[in-house]
Amino acid sequence: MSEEKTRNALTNASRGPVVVSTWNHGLSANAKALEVLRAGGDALDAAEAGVMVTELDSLEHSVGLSGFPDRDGIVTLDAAIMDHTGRAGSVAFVRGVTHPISLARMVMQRTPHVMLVGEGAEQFAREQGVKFAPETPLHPKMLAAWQLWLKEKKYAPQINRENASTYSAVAGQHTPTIKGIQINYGGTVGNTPIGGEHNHDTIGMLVLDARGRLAASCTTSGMSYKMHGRVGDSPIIGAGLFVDGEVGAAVCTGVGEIAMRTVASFLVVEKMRGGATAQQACEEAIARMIKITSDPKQVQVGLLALSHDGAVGAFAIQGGFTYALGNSSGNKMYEATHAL
Ligand code: SD4
Repeated sequence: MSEEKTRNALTNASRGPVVVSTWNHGLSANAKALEVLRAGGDALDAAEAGVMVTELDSLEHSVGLSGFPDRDGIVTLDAAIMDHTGRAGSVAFVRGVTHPISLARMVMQRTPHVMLVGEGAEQFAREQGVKFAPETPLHPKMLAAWQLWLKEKKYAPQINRENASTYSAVAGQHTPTIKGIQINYGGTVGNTPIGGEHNHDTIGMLVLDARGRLAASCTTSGMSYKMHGRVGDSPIIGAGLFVDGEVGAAVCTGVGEIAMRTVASFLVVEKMRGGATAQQACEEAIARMIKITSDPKQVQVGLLALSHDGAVGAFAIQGGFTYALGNSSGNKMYEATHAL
């Protein structure tokens, strides 16, 4: 990759605390994570609490119960969490759980397993006293969007819709305020961004606390209008996220199938282990993805990396992948450099 493409927010090392997370919603998630760190929480606490903010945001149609449904009109959620010792927990294809990230942490800390899915995960949640949403009808905006989608039933992930401030069926509902960069996604009624009609987003977060402990979290409602039962990369350890406490951590967003086929987050961490910087590792992993994708211009994947000494990397297939970076000097949005 060229020199030019390595210019991101923070490529120099600056030991923790550092919090970095995907897309515009990362800003408020980071703010919570930084607050937890300031109050004495560790990286894992911060990684959980940070993304819980996004899970709870009813204006967020990509994470949590207000998310876009699958093609059968059902919202199914995936989440994973991992710490610096290599402990990991994840849940996939769960319904009705307000905070899948916390359920993932329970799987990690209270079971001998790493991953629980579907009914089994929901049964475990009930046993643990996890609160379910009383009823889980579709969010009214999502119902409207799904009904519209049913007319054509076309599964076409849309690039960077994660950051569209307005888009057809949910026009005008979510206009995040972003400092530090100017963002124009063209997401107005009837004028959706490139790549198709329906995409989905995810929050992925990497945390390095002041004691040098790393953690990662990732939570999503997955690609909108996915097949019922489809699970993406987000809850798959090594694909959606990975942490090695002595090397670094990585998290992925975008078309999960590509991340799964390249074991993207593990790949990034292993590249760092081999001597690549956080930035170079993301670039090399994206290059690998482009190689195995038949039409890379039609898809988006973004990667974030955080080395154990606090260097951040961010790279994507396409432009428009934004991330929030919080550290002792503030919490700001940046746009990642990209390959195409
Ligand atoms: C998935 N990777 O389910 C997730 C979706 C996503 O930004 O991250 N979109 O494939």
